[in-house]
Amino acid sequence: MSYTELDLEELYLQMQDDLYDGVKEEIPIQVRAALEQGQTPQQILDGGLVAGMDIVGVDFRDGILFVPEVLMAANAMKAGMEILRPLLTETGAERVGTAVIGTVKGDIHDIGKNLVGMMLEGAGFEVINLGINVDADKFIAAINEYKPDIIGMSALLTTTMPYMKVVVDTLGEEGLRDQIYIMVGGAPVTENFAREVGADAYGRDAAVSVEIAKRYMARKHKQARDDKAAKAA
Ligand code: B1M
Repeated sequence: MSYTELDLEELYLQMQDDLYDGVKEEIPIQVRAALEQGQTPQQILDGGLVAGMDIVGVDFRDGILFVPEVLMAANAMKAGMEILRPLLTETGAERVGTAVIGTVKGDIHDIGKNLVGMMLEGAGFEVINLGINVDADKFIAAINEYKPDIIGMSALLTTTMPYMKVVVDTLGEEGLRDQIYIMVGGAPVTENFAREVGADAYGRDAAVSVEIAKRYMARKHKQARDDKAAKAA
């Protein structure tokens, strides 16, 4: 099918339909077609991929779709994200900081977390993506190895989000809490929950998370400059 004949609205509807049906082969072609029509990666995510996945989520909740179908939809979404990846991660900017990200123990949802990772890279962060099902020890080992400025935890299940507190508490016990800015996110996570588990910030979505991370780094760099100036005086 030639997607050039479709207007944007039709193209996005087709993308959502094919994502719903898990037609992995078509999604990259549609994403390219949308790029050719001048759409930005963010517009394609919002109008096509994330919008399609939202519909999948509703029907999954209502027992209309089951795990195998949702997995196919997830794979189709990933195929589309692979086209957007170079655009989201390309950066001419100087390295602004380092972030370690992962989906917490017991949880295998990684699409949102990977999106946050790509967009952080695009904003000039070095991103170490620990993947899924990440326990506190793995976060600690990565902190010791990479000395990140930020750790970002993702959880999509109400049963796994409490594990974020385990990680925050373990960081405290290891004496690492104060050196690290902790950001949490994922569909069931809220601002209140972030506060309750002792995180520093809640990332509602990938774009907001990047803004939060950039603001934190600006404060951190300023503090370092002020400390240096105070020492020199
Ligand atoms: Co699952 N699943 N799933 N699932 N799944 C949900 C989360 C669910 C809400 C569906 C539903 O019932 N409506 C439900 C959770 C209910 C609950 O806990 N209250 C659910 C369930 C129940 C399950 C299983 C238990 C099903 C089963 O086996 N019976 C099982 C659990 C497996 C496990 O983890 N142990 C399961 C499995 C799966 C699949 C494997 C089939 C697949 C995941 C594939 C993959 O990720 N590779 C899957 C999917 C795809 C979904 C839905 C449909 C879509 C999630 C997604 O990718 N969204 C989801 C329904 C939904 O959320 N609407 C659902 C798109 C993505 C871009 O959004 O991840 O929210 P999101 O990320 C956003 C923000 O949240 C934020 O930024 C992102 C981009 O803007 N964000 C962060 C995310 N992480 C962040 C981290 C940050 C900052 C921001 O800091 C670093």
